[in-house]
Amino acid sequence: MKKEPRKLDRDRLRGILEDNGGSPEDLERFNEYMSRRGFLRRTGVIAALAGMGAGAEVTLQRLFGQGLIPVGWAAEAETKAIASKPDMIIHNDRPVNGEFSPHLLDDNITPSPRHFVRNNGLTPQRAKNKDPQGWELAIDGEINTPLKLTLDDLKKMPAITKSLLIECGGNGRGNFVPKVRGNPWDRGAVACSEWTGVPLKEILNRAGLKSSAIYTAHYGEDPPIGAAPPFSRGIPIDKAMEEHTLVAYKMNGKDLEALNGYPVRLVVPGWIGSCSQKWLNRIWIRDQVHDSNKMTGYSYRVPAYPVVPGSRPPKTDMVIATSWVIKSLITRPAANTRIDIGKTFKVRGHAWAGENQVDSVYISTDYGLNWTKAVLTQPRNQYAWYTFETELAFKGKGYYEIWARAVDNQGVTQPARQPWNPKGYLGNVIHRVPVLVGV
Ligand SMILES: Nc1nc2c(c(=O)[nH]1)N[C@H]1C(S)=C(S)[C@@H](COP(=O)(O)O)O[C@H]1N2
Ligand SMILES: [Mo]
Repeated sequence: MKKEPRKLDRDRLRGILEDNGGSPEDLERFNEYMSRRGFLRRTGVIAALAGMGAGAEVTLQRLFGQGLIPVGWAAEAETKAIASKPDMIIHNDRPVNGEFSPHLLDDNITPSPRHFVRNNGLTPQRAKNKDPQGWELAIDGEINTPLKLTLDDLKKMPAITKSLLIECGGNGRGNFVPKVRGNPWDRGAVACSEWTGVPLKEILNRAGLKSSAIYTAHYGEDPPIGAAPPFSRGIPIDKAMEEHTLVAYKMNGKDLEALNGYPVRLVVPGWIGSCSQKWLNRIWIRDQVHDSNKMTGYSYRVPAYPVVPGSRPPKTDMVIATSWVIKSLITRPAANTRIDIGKTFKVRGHAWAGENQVDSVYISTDYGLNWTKAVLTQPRNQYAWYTFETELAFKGKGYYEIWARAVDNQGVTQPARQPWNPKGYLGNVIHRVPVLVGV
């Protein structure tokens, strides 16, 4: 028997949009599109769906979830936010994921427009509107006094300002062989901005941790896409109580960027970026290791032992990825720079070491046969990146690669080949910058 086709009208489409995290702004844009003649014909998919009856709604929901419909308008939904990052290399626009070329990350303090973006869901409307009204941070779970803090409450607490590095756990994924799935980050999903906020430990002390407290679970305001559960990760209480773990409300002296977590985010330096919850509105203190979907299975986890490249160990052999490892990034010269024979030029960059210290950085121009030590400048505070610099000149013409290799205070250095894991986390293979001399 044929089902009675339900009309796919404007109201139902709007409902679906709202259910999928559409903002008032999106709705406005949607109305605009809908009122233009020929819209249904232009977005041929909708026209086809309109004839499908009841099933159409489900199909549409799925397509909305994947950011596929309505094509033109879906792509526009995050555009205004992306415009705040003019030089960003965009991997995706729904959710927004983008990084910067190494030569744009030369500053000791990364300017906000050059802080990479890694979103799992959509940018909250509050962030786009920069509207703190109604925002609250709830602290609950294994504590004596549940708290609800407004932005004003937070700003009345003692704050600190630190330069703190945030790096996506998948930064460098693009260099994994064999290829792994996920955003193909090259090297630019890292930034070291100046963050102002209240140490999380001050808030947890005010709430009073129970002896049963062992782990945090973070939640944010970003609407998940489609049927995805909310993005949520956590850290052990020891890391939460470290003085550099901040509940931050200023980035480089200003309100946070919409895409980087306005009005408030966690900054958990030294650890993979996913710990640094953006658009933070709840911290649940747990009596067990947080067990959201992003804490289990293959998400943000690495094999407990080296595995055959391309193979997947059982989930039970995966462990949570925590701190970053020794790394460096060459910011000068830019890749493919042409250099005159005999001309002295600067090689510059940054180095960092997760929770360790950087001991030294070495430079090679002959594929790692010979290494010379660069001059290393200490960071202003722990968890900011170090800066290295040296001068070079090439005697003859040709193609050269400048390599940088950092060593940490445990004697650990960067590999020449990338060790492999199934999701491409913690990539720290030596950075190689090609230059052309005298050609
Ligand atoms: N609420 C929320 N917080 C989040 C994310 C997210 O999708 N939603 N992404 C995480 C990941 S995976 C990273 S690497 C960092 C990126 O921070 P940035 O976008 O400010 O550079 O934010 C983390 N915090
Ligand atoms: Mo990330």
